[in-house]
Amino acid sequence: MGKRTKALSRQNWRQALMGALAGLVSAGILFAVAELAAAFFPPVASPLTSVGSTFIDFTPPWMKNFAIATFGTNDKTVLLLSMAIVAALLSAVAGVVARKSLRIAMAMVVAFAVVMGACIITRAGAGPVDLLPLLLGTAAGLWALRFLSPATPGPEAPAAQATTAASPDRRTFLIRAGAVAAVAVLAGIGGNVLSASRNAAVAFRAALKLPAPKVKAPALPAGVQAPVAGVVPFVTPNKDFYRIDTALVPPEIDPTSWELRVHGMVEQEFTMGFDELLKQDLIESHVTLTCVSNVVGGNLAGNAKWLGYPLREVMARAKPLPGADMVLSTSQDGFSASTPLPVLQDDRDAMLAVGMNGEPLPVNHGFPVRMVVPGLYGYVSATKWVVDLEVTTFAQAAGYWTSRGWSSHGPIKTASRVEVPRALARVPAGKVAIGGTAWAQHNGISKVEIQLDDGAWQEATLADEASVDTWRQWSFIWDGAPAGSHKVRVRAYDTAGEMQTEEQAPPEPDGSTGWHSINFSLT
Ligand SMILES: Nc1nc2c(c(=O)[nH]1)N[C@H]1C(S)=C(S)[C@@H](COP(=O)(O)O)O[C@H]1N2
Ligand SMILES: [Mo]
Repeated sequence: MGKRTKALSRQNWRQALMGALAGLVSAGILFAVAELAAAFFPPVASPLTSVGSTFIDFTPPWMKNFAIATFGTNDKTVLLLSMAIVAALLSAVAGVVARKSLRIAMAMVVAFAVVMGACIITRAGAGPVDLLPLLLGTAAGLWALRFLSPATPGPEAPAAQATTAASPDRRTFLIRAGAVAAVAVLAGIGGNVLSASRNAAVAFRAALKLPAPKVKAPALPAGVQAPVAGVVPFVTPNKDFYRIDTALVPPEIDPTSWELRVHGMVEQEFTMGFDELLKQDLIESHVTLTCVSNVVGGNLAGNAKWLGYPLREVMARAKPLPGADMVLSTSQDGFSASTPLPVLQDDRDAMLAVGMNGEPLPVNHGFPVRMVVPGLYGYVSATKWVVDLEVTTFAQAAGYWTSRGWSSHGPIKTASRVEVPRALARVPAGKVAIGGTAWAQHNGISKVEIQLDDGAWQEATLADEASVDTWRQWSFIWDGAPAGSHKVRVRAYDTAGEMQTEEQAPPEPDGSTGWHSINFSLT
């Protein structure tokens, strides 16, 4: 009796394992075929992209915080990995179920496909044809599941027969599973190669030649870079510029069909194409962007030379109606930001940017056109892949993150950080160079102070200022520093003399605060 139960349960385990494997391989072929086919469609047609993007949209603010704080700009990789784990679990379950009832398992796959289809069709700009890759993939996945499951026990084949699967059956199964898995891997690789080579945005960008600005950026003062090795470059190279957005895969926009619609509470609605935009008098300006999710001492900030068309000109042409107080900018993939209207009408260099550090905007940074607004966090101003500006009111509309718990207005808070020495660094004692960056966009930094080992606050040397819209570096030489462990704290003042607050606050809902400090040791 005991022996029989044991043999039975081992048999059950074997069945479950084969089932799970069949489920995994079937899911593999489903996604591989779908992604391969999706290479011929816009990014939303990829089930992985659209499911991931939908997940991001439903991510509560605390989780967004956690993801960015923990994984930084790797947050997307972590999301994709988590999705892969969930998909693997679900498909293994479906595969096990298929051993008992192929029909129920197939219904499960169809149900997952319907959910994925809902994610695709609800993405901004998606249409019914974008479901085709998913349909093809699902058909392939269902076929594989059937191919890898034992013949359904029907009335003419008693159920008992299915459980007497002997080794020849198992060998057939493994051969079949291996073959399907190999096809999935090939299709997956093919899909990746194809979609990379077919990335339209990359090709459009390579072919683009930007005009020279009408107003060049003022030459940077010679001393903008603090004379301390290891402090970040004053102008952030494009490849090192932080990237934060909800787009798992950036939109692929053909500049020749790009259009910006300006509408809402205006006297003059209009649309503007890319050629027309480039024909305007473009300006060039250094502006430091900052993400509201930046933690004290964090690196979600970057400084670039932007080329673009002033938004005050756009607003002057549209002529906002009395009562309007906000411009809701929307991207091609459905992100939106609420920017206070006056900020887009005053004399700051808020612009529709087309160039970044002498190149067309990188695809990840908004190609072909994005907003850049000095003084405001990115989530309320820096819309990448922008296609729509609606003049409205804060009472009537809200941006993407504002409707998810973040503040509707997002002025950048004064901040400063220590970059050298690095936290926990071991440095030779004697003359110790300390340095870092501070910012108070659109106000400017007037003073930076540091505190060594809880001593008196001392003034640091400020590097030259490029403009009030850029960050400002600082340095301090600590002469005769004794060996041992030390701590350095930093705080900054804006040009109104307002000191950066010591009070610790997390990024949510309107930006982190607190003084940055690091520990290091001298040897
Ligand atoms: N279309 C789109 N634009 C966007 C976002 C986004 O998610 N989608 N994120 C905003 C946020 S939160 C920030 S901080 C900046 C970051 O710009 P960067 O990636 O070029 O550094 O882009 C802004 N523009
Ligand atoms: Mo951000």
